[in-house]
Amino acid sequence: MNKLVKEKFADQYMENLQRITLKSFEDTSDKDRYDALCDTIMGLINQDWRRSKQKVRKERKAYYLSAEFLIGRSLGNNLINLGIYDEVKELLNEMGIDFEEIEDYEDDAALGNGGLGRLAACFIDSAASQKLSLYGYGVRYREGIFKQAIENGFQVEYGDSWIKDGDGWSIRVDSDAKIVKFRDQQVKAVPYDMPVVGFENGVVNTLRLWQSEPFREFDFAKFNNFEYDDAVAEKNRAEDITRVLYPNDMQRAGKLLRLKQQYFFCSASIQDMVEKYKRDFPEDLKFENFARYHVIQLNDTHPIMAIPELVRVLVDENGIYFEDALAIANKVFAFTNHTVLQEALEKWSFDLMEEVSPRCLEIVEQIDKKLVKEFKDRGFSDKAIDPYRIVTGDLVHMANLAIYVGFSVNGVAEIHSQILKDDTFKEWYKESPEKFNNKTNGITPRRWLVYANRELTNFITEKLGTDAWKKDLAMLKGLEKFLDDEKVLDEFLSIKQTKKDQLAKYILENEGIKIDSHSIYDIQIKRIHEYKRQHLNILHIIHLYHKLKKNPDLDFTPTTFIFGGKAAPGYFRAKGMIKLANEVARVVNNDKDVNDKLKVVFVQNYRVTYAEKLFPAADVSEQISTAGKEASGTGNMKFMLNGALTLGTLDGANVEIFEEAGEENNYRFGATVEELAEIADSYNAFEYYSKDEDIKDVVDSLVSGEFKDQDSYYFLDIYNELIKPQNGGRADQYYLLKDFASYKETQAKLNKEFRNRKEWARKCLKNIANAGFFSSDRTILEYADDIWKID
Ligand code: GL9
Repeated sequence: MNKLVKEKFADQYMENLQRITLKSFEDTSDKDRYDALCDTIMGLINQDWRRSKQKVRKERKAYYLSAEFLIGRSLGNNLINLGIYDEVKELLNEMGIDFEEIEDYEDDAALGNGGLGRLAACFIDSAASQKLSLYGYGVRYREGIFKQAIENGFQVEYGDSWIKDGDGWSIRVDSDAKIVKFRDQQVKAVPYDMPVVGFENGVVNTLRLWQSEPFREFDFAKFNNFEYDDAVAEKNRAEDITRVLYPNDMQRAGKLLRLKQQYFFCSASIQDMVEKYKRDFPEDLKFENFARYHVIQLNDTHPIMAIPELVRVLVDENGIYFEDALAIANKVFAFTNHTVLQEALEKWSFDLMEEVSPRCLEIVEQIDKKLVKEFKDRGFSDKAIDPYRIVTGDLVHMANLAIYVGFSVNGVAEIHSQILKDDTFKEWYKESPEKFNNKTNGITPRRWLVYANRELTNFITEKLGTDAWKKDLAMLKGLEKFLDDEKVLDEFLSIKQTKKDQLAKYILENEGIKIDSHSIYDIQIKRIHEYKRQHLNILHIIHLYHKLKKNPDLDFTPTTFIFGGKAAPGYFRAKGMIKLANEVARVVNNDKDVNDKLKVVFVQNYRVTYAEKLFPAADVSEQISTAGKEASGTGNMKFMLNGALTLGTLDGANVEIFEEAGEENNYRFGATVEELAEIADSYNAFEYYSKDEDIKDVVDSLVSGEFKDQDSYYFLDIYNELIKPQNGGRADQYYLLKDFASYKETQAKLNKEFRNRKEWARKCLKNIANAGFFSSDRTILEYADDIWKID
């Protein structure tokens, strides 16, 4: 930004501020100042946005259909990508405005549950930054993921009406509204477009989020007839559809409203594509070239209703034969799987499908019939066809629909894609091996390093002598030449210390807990789930606590264990894990005997904005899922990129992190997928409990009264799961006790090695230098080259 542009920006900003508020500058509030800033930036984006749209009108495009986009805040990120962050910050400072305070007026757009939704947000950033025309389609939930408070150690949920004070980053496009028809209801789908600004390249892509609205706001006849509630009933029923994001990660909601949400945004998006296609290619009445210009990536099973919907629109509204419509769908759809947990693979009952769209159900049955015929013709018995069936009993298997119709199926890390082939979809792999591929996840370095960690960003730019690495993260490799440079290692340590100090301040302000910023920051932040094993971490903290109690002079590097994450409101055991973490924190933090050595913090309402402060400050990244269960993980990559060492199992993308940065520069522990498969039938958790004193000690502490769950039975439930066979199955489903000893030893090793500051810094730098592979720029280019065939 040169001086002239900066002056123009300043003028525009003042003009907007006054136009919006009709106040003199001195009288404007911080919120006014935030709104005007938003407005000014949108004005700046506008031209590039229009130009970008126009440019790709007649090009092949990829469409990313996702029920979730976990964006977070946009202000800082847009400024970074526009390349004017520092200048604007300085400009506001000169006006006497504190930029950080202004930033706090923006609510997170938290339209996602976790990794899957955040991945979608990273992907659209990377696509725009790589000049790929990728169009995002999703849902504009009026309530995002609930806000979490911790009260008395328990999770309490509050609403998240993130747009109650307006939404400066969207443009409502009434002229592109669609009608979505359910069996007994019709609604208007109104698009809100968000600009997706590419990194310093003039490209602006679009994320289009659909909002459900009634055709008329209000039934006047009913009102006149004194039926006041009924007068607005239809409006409410329409608005209900996009009112709230389902807060379940990996748990099928199985609810009518959820399927309606899915069909709602799929239908609107498909109609949008078809309508624009007819506008831009009016000569192609038979849609023979539709597949040449469209490829649709289905983000998990949630958007799979787009398949029957495309067929429906082509057949019923455009006179295409079913066979031809299906042939088009075959070339258009690609499917990404994000988990091997069975409870997440969606299967919808006939009842619900019928209630949402009887015609789509009919089409799904027609597709299933064709599948059966094809397999029979090739000599398959009924029984052999079973695992492929889209329709079994009265259930529709969404994944089977996507694999059968689509041309590509991918997992999100090497090990995960292998498990899909060997296990989850093994029958399909036998039939159609050519459809299977891997796309290891990535994260955008702009938000997760350039924005979140300005200090480390400047350090890297200075060491590499260029900032080109922001677009080409593989260049970080150049940092390897400083691995033995003590001065550089010291510099890194001092940046880490700055970020740790900043986090300590933030935690004091937000949680009221004082932490020692010279202690090890050992952080586990992610959704709360048994397979992610936060309780393994907690049990180990209890172990340390007991050890320190017994021997206060124990040789131990002071450690602060930090947790963050939400539990699905209906997930009893996950909520118990939160209570346990908070209860252990209460006991430990109030015990003077161990206080200068051990602290435990559960941060409230973990979200993108909190994450931006946690990742840069971490020393240890806890990635301790049961091997085989975490498809990829993406937090693991954010830690690595910010110079934290991974303490993890051989699971998801941890495997590739160890490969890239070296296992010797991280802390691997625990059983492998193969080892667990081998003992699956004979595993006896109780034996581990009775033979290992340390295990017995911590497990017993769950029910000894040392930690109090206030009669919620949360702790007894966790205790039971660990050592008592559960309804027919075995105890300790997720092998905590199997991995406990290994975890404990590895923790002890890192606790000691942390003290060799130079050696530790060297490992951190080694990790940063090899984090390039985990840029979502790399991932999105692989999608573009291998699956989408766009350039
Ligand atoms: C997830 C996997 O569990 C993660 O391991 C993976 O990194 C992400 C993105 O591919 O997808 N699948 C899934 O359903 N969720 C994931 O995070 N759940 C949530 O988003 C809460």
